[in-house]
Amino acid sequence: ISKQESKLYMSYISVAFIALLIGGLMGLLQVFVRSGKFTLPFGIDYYQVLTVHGVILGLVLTTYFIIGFHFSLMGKTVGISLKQRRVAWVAFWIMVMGTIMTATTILLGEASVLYTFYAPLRAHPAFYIGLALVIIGSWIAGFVNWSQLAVWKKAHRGEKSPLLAFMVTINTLLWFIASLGVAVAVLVQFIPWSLGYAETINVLLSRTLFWYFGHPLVYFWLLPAYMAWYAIIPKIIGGKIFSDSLARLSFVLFLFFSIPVGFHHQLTEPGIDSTWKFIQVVLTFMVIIPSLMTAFSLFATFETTGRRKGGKGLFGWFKKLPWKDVRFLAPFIGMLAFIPGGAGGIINASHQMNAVVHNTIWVTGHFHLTVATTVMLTFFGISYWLIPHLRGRKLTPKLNRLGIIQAIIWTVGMAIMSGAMHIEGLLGGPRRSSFSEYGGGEQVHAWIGYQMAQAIGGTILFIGIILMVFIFIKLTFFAPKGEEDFPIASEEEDAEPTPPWFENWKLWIGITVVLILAAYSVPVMDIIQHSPVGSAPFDWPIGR
Ligand code: HAS
Repeated sequence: ISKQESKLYMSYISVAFIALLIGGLMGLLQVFVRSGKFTLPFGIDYYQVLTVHGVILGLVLTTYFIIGFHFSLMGKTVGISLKQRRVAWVAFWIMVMGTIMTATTILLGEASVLYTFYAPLRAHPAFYIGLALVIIGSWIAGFVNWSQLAVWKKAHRGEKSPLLAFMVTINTLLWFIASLGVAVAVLVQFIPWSLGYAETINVLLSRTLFWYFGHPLVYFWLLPAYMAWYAIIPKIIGGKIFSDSLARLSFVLFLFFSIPVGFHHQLTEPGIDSTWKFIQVVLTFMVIIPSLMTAFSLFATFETTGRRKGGKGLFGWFKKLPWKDVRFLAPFIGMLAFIPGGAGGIINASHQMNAVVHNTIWVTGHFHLTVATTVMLTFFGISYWLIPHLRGRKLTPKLNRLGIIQAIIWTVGMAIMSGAMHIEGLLGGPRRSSFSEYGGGEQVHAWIGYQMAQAIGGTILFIGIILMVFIFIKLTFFAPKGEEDFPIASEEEDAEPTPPWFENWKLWIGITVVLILAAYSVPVMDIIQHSPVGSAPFDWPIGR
């Protein structure tokens, strides 16, 4: 890998690790406050800290890491030209500018609107302008990825695109189509409203546009982890990809079904007709299918590889997996966490059960299993080979051991914290609230113990973050010079050949657009034209 490429990819990834440290510290403060034993100094507001935590980890860390990873995969599989690299730098600096603007407004206490930032909470205009810049930068990065694939295809007419390049293209398409919703909300609603040009804002529309983006956002986080699970982990364990076409199909299904499902975040929202909620819940159950396909494919890869290595009997293959290799172990724990994490998602999506868990800290427990464990442990697993590869260094046995300790600390901390969140949520404990005794209600006593447990779990997790940042610094600057593999697996010999119609991008985009229009046109027209019965005020005045 050239020095210039390495510098570009490492810049994106480094921002992600800086974000991990800052966002993690905010998380620590939150669990302390919620334990009731600690108050924030210097008059810092709980919601300011919560906004930094959500924005920095949910939006900044993820987006930068993913774009850095996307570029690394594209560079490796289809190549990058000098011009493309220059544009990728432009994207980076636009994103950094936007991030600094947004972060400054939050730190000045002018944007305590949480990472979901929908109305009626209102932030300083610079917060929204900064967000718009981050989105624009990320689009430019996506356009570069598409042009990388286009150049490759021109030179390889009739050939199927490399699996990882195909996957990156799907994820950037998903991101582009989804973030159009939030871009419209920011440009048409929030910027004029926060500048005082528009006196009112349609609250329900802003929430609907946010969730149109907010749900596919979680798959934008998940799919890079799936890229590693499908195409990289098999190589690390000494195996092969179970089926190239199954992997492609699951990604195409994510493109179809991850967007027209935002209403499952708004099931308790008055003002959206239940027919449309029903339709989007059905589509939500469709988006579970590609994850079940992924689980099936991974089990197949693990079992086939373990048996090939001499594993006998029903479970002998299990012992043959490389448990002492952190590049495998960390993502594997992420996969395990996704079994309860995914089951929790299915509970959330089931309309009646959603009424029990919505706005409770159960939901926070759910996304700490999914994004903060499944996705994060996979990103850590990727970092253990990608960073030394980019920096021309080696993952030493000592760093590998430290990585294993990190993964175990993360697992223990998250099991305690997320477990306590799930149980407290079922007992009615609210999410997004600072410590309160709620007027001494009886139920509140049941919550306190779990909030203490969250503080303990959160502290353990923070130790895990410090250790991860330490490993990152070691891998980037101090590990011994050498060559670390970029592990990409090949397909099983007896797999069915991938049909050429997988490259029919027009068809995939067409079906995605039709599904979105079918799920959203009528309810959005309804929201815009006449505030439906029970909806949040149509015209929320400034300063209310
Ligand atoms: Fe979710 C809320 C439904 C997946 C993240 N979710 C959230 C929020 C976040 C989030 C951040 O329907 C909070 C938003 C907010 O601030 O309000 N979620 C789902 C469903 C899925 C799902 C149906 N969520 C995710 C993923 C996330 C994520 C992934 C991040 C990365 N979620 C919801 C709903 C809400 C929600 C409602 C709103 C709740 C409310 O009321 O506010 C599905 O995609 C899950 C499908 C997954 C599976 C699991 C497959 C398992 C696999 C692992 C296999 C393991 C192996 C290991 C192979 C069916 C692939 C091998 C093992 C051996 C032993 C060998």
